[in-house]
This record gives sequence, structure tokens and C-alpha cells, in this order.
Amino acid sequence: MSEPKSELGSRREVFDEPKVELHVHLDGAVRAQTIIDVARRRGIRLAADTAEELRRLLVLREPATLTGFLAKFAVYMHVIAGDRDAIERIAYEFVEDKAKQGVIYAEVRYSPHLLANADVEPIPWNQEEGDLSPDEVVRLVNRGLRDGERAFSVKVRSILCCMRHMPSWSADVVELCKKYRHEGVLAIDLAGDESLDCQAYPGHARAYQEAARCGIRRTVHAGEVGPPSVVKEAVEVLKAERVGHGYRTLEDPQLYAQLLATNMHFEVCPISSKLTGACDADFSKHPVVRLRKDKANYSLNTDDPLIFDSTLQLDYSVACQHMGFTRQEFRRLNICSAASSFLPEPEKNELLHQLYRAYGMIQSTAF
Ligand code: FR5
Ligand code: ZN
Repeated sequence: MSEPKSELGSRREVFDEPKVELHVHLDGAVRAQTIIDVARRRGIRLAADTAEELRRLLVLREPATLTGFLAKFAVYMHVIAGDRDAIERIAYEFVEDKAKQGVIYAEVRYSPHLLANADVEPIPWNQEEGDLSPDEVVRLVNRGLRDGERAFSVKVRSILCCMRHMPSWSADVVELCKKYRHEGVLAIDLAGDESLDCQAYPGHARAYQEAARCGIRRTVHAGEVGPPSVVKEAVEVLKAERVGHGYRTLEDPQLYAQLLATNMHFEVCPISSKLTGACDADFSKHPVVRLRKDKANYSLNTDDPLIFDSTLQLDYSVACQHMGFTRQEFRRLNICSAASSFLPEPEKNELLHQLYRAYGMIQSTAF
């Protein structure tokens, strides 16, 4: 029996124009069917036989705890981690899924260490040590994304994540960013539990300093569930150029004023922020309503569409139907997103012009 379509999902698209997405996790954007296929090929037993059954196990429907969230990852990460074909395939399919959602440019992020099973201490997801290193994970993802770009005409670049609880990985992460900067890797991110601050873990600050020195672009998950001090640290210590989520910045008016004045980009993920409990379940009270009012620089993103059973259109529907977003605001925020992308200047300008043309804001195609 197929799952009932969500009420919003069955409606017509609220914004059927080209979109830019800047905050989505590759490991949270896997197709359920792919997990089923790979488990079958590898002879790994899952508690589900079909994609529909698996989705019932994987999807978060109510605001959850971090433990509940991580339990979802534990259902399938051991299936794809360490498997070369699976990793290349999820990257390729990610591009196809984004094409279907009207995305013309995406920046996708992941932790190379969490998808590897060699040269990683400790081995994630409790599996046996294998021979797939974080370095090879990055090459496989790059290849899947590149082939997907050619097949589906979407531009996709990547961001490599450090994990707050694993400061010893961060030096590797920045080196991988440097090594693969000409193969689509644009930036470094810091993800995970915000209660672990960077003062206690100098590995992150050193990696971000090296990133800044080498021109590797920087974003940091901060102020999602953590207090404004985490955002402050991201900006002042890690020299973040964008903030992942950043909702709790609003609790510190002085910090918020400073970030508005410096045109800081906030990567907002509406559906995610409800299901993580980061924001009130009543979307009309969402911090992005304030960001809109203040003409702040922000994007709308899915974060983990597999776990949140969402698509980018669904996040736009929520913004339209529960927060009163208009076509004009959707266009404005997508232009802000393109302008805040980590693309090199000429490619960024090309992307901006693609949006201007699609939105009827310039007539000429003689760019
Ligand atoms: C992170 N990943 C994928 N999605 C996320 C994400 O945070 N949305 C991957 C990297 O691409 C890493 C997955 N992961 C592994 C260990 C680990 C972790 C530890 C913490 C976190 C992710 N994330 C957080 O702590 C973010 C804060 C539901 C979701 C929640 C939640 C509560 C309920 N996310 C957070 N909290 C507190
Ligand atoms: Zn995220």
C-alpha cells in the first residue's frame, strides 16, 4: 500500500521557477530504494523489504530528540558507508532528484569520514574496517556529481563537513578541500552537536584557519539548537562566511544587528527546524519570518530530505502557506542564495544572470 501523499505535496507547486539550494546533506538525501538495492546486493539484512516499508522506519514525523534522529541514520548508514558503487550512485541520483525539484544550482555537503570504512578512527557505524578511505569517498562523490551534472543539466558543487565530536578529523577535511578544490569541492562545514564548543576542540579552529589561509570557503552549523554564543564563535573564531540555520541569533539583538549589517547569509531549513525541535512547531512563529521582514540574506533548504520526508518544493509550500511568502520574496531569496554561493565570481555571475533571465528581470540573452 502506498503512503498517503502529504497534503502540501499533492498541491500545485507554489514556486515553479529555478531555485538554488545551499544546505543539504548527501547522507540525508539518499533514496530509500537505493538503500534497499544496496543492502540486497551486499547481503545486508534490513528490517524492511521495500522502499515504502523502509521509509516508515526512517522518516521523522514529530519533533524528535538528537538520539531519535541519529537512530534514523543508524538504520542505513552501515549499508552505504564503505561501498564504492553506493556512494557514487547516491551522488548521481542526488543530482537527478534536484533537477526534478527545479534546482539549477546546489551545494551538497557530507562528512567523508562517515561514508568511509578505512583510515578513520573510530570506524563509524560500528562496521568492520574495510579499504575505502575518506579521500576515495570524495573522489567517488565528485564523479557521481559530475556525471549527474552532465545527465541532468544541474550545477552541483560540494562542501566537506567536519564533525564537532571528532576534532581529529578536521585537519584531514581541510586537506581534502584543498586537494579537490578543482573537482567541485568549494568549502568546509562544521556539523554535529553544538553543545561541544570549539574552545575545547582546537582542531576545528586550526582547520578553519588553514581554510581561510588557502581561500577555502567556510560555513558553520550554528544557532540551530545551540545558543547565540555558538554563532558568535562561528563568525569570530572560525571566520564563517555563512551560518547553517542560525535561528537563535535572534536572541542576541546586538549579534543579529551585526550580522545584518555585514550581510551574513543564513541557511534556513524550515521543515528540518520543526522536526529537530529547533523552532516552534507553529511555522508562523518561525525566525525566517523576521529575516524576511528585515530583508536579511538567507536561503531556503531541505537539510535531510530522506529523514524529514521532504522536498525543496515542500519547504517552499510551508513558507507560502504558513508564513505568507510571495513569488517576489522567493525570487529575492534565490538571488541572495546565488549571490552567497561559494562559486568563483564568474560562475556566480553566470548563475545570477540565469536567475534574472528566468525571473524576467532582464530581457537580453546576450550575456
Ligand atoms: C548531519 N548529517 C546529516 N544531517 C545532519 C544534520 O545535523 N541535520 C551528517 C553529516 O552530513 C552527520 C550525522 N551525524 C553523525 C553524528 C552526529 C550527526 C551528531 C550530531 C548530529 C549529526 N547533528 C546534530 O547534533 C544537529 C542538532 C533531530 C535532529 C537534530 C536534533 C534533534 C532532533 N539535529 C540536532 N538536534 C539536536
Ligand atoms: Zn545541516
